[in-house]
Amino acid sequence: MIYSKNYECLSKDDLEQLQIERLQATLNRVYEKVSFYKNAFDKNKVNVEKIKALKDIKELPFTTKDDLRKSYPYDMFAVPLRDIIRIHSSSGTSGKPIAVGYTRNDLKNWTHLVARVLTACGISSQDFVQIAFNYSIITAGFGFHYAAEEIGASVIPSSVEDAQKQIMIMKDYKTTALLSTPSYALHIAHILKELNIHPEELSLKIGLFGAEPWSENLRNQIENQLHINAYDNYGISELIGPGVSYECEERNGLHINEDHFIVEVIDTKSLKPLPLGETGELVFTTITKEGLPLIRFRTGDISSLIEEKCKCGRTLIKMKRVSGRTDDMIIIEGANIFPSQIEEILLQIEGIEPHYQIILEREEGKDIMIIKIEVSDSIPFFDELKKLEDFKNSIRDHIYNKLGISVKVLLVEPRTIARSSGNKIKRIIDNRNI
Ligand code: DLL
Repeated sequence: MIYSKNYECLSKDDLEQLQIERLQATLNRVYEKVSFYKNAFDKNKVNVEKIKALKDIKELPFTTKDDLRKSYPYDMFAVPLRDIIRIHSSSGTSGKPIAVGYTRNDLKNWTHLVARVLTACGISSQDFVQIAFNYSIITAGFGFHYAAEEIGASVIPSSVEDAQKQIMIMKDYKTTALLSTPSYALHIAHILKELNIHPEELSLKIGLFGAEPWSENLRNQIENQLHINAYDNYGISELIGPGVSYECEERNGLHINEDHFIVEVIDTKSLKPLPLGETGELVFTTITKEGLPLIRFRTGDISSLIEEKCKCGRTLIKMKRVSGRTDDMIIIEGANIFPSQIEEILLQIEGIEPHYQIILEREEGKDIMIIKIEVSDSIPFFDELKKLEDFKNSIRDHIYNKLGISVKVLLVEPRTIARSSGNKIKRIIDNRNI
């Protein structure tokens, strides 16, 4: 099912025409209303009248999270505060949070865009949708809530109640779709097992997960443990919240809502746009936002664009799943590593649980990566020290063979690594004091 065929299936020419019209309107508005953009455009000698084609977008300056922090809370809003009817904030994982203001129209668009996300993974008015995202100042809970109501689903705002309660609700209310972070879904799956509840006793069919990087292997694990189809969706509070891009039934890349966001992928060093298909940092320009329009916003997220005709019928371009954030990238022994690459490897190894942490230490000027992993108590040699030692070495070698880096492996007892509480999980502990 497609929520809005008129926009999700536009021809390339029509889409471009729409994008350029909306871009020009946005540029005129921000130049007039936001002093940050007036100064930035003047400084970079940008004449907004001369931005006539999409390719001209590269003439425009970038907006960074730092720019937003400096304008905290309201200086980059493009409308008077009386027109702002909701304020959310980014989650602040990478520093001081940013205030995001929505006009009535912004909220309408947001609901519409998230409705596309829900519809693309098969959620409809027939579903009982359990939203296990925090209902708070961050965008996830409310973003999904209004969209799920919009499509007529029965919405269960379970927020971040503990996993046992989530399961009780799921069972009693016959939830068919679970929305959460992937790490929380995994935690719920483990508790389900501990409670000896078979997934077939639930009515769950669909999982829609996002807000943090996750690997294909983690998707497989969650699907197997909960007996569902799991879908990825991506978003950022500064841009809107959830609703930026989403998987369809093909589950091969996330369609970007290009009628609302113009996407580019740039090289993080030269800051030049990269050709289609190359991996770099995602940059988005909002073209319908009224409260907080952003021009060439550097997300810090690493991905690439896929140009292929999708079997689902949508013509919106797709991006690969986000492998990580530039600020989560670990440079070790000259290699650039994201936690999701480690996860992909770990989850292929039998006998370890999908609970891990990456600890960075500095010893004699050298960076050391320690991977702390929970062993499963079901492995047959759980109590045999020598075999555990061999197991540890085999994990280390496996990582070396795949990523070319030497790591230390620390095996820990089951259930000793902190579980997701519904919010974003912290995978990296950096003790290097740098
Ligand atoms: O996480 C919005 C959201 C909520 C998206 C629920 C999807 C589902 P922030 O708190 O501002 O907004 O965090 C945005 O989270 O820059 C990425 O680094 C990361 N992120 C979000 N979705 C994904 C995903 C919400 N599907 C930051 N895969 C982004 C990987 C993701 N990373």
